Amino acid sequence: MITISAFRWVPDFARGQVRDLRVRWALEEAGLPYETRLLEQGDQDKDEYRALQPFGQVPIFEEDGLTLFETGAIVLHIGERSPALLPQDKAARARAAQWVVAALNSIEPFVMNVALIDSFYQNEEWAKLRRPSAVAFVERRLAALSKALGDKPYLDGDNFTAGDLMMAAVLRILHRTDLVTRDARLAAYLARCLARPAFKRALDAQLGDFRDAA
Ligand SMILES: N[C@@H](CCC(=O)N[C@@H](CS)C(=O)NCC(=O)O)C(=O)O
Repeated sequence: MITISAFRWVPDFARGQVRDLRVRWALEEAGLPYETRLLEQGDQDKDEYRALQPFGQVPIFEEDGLTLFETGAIVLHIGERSPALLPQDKAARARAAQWVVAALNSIEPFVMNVALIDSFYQNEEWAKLRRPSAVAFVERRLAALSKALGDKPYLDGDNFTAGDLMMAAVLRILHRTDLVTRDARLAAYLARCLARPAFKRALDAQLGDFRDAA
């Protein structure tokens, strides 16, 4: 059985955003059952967990003696078992992986610059000075993403892939801003990805775990 790690408790604003959601979503798309290993506060710093996730983060993925960390690696690993995430065609598969990496490497760090300011430092003087340039950078990246998407339903064309899963997971980090929704194309793209039943099941499962633990 596949096990993924998740936090037993996070503050309300983080519920529905914790990164085990991406992995749950991939598992739901692939139709693979899983269990959760819920971490108490502090468990992530214990030697036993750090041996599995050097940075003390969630999620990790465990199955049959294999342990993986980093959501990109985990989603690609799950994708190998599901054409719903990684197409059979070799070139299309490589392009799907390319979009996973683009989401994590070319979009997420800049999205996080804004999200961290808004979540933790809003009232700090340095954050007020920094935010406009962080927003301007995200705007440029999102404009480029929107152009690359064009009129296609998904990043690589007609079919949803792991690249869309990761990109949508990253874009929804900005849900408290209008940075994504003010672009009609990106707004429709994100809504299309999040309308997938597998996403809804994953989100319900994450929120359900928080509810059960309360
Ligand atoms: N690059 C990592 C990031 C994982 C990550 O940031 N996880 C957060 C929860 S959303 C976490 O565990 N934060 C606690 C910490 O960093 O100490 C991945 O994609 O797996």
